[in-house]
Amino acid sequence: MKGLFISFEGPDGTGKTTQLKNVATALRAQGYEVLESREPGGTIMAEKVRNIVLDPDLPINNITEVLLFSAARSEHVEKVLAPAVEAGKIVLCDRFSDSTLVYQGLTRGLKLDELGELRQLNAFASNGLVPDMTLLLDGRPEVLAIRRDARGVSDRYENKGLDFQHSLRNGFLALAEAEPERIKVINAEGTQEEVQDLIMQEITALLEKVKA
Ligand code: T5A
Repeated sequence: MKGLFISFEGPDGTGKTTQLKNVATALRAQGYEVLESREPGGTIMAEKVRNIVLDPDLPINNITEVLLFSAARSEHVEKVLAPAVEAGKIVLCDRFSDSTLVYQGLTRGLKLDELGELRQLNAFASNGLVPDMTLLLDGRPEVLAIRRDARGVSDRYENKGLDFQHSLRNGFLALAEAEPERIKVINAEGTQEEVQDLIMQEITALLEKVKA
């Protein structure tokens, strides 16, 4: 079987990292080879870019910012993601190109039909790599804020407040509505076990489809 590329998306603190790790463990227990990675990051260079681009104290203009995310993505795809998919692994990635469309596009006032330049940039940076499935962890920002607050971490985007989290949620849901075949909306408000069950149902269905 050729590998699979699955991305995890959603506003900040929805539980993506937690779920990605749990899902990786569950898939390994079923005998699959799994690679876990994240964006921005996944290579030495891209992790350095991550430190720059997520630093809340470092002013960066919008164009520089999107180019930095794209530069990190290009390295990540070429050196890590594409080879792993080619080698037959299930690749689980914490965020990918959809985050660019939402954070650098839709939350900055662009409409769904005005994302052409960002989509081109994504395609260029990822050399055309598109997730086989994207799991969108979704929930009411007021509910999920408790998790973010409990964790106490704050980066460039996480300290922007509840209105911003609403606009992130709306952005991701708009992408999901436009691409329901690829982007599966997962109710992330439940317990870790409940959310994992929903995710595993989607992944199991995908695995059955590619094996058929
Ligand atoms: N970005 C990224 C862009 O702007 N453009 C881009 O192109 C890309 C790729 C990345 C930032 O970069 C931006 C988006 C982001 O702001 P990040 O640190 O990776 O920065 O930020 P997040 O992806 O938001 O990751 P977080 O770690 O902040 O959130 P997660 O991964 O969604 O949540 P997680 O798993 O860390 O969980 C948060 C807390 O909730 C608990 C966990 O234990 C943890 O304490 N939790 C639950 N509690 C109760 N019930 C559950 N079901 C729970 N699940 C988790």
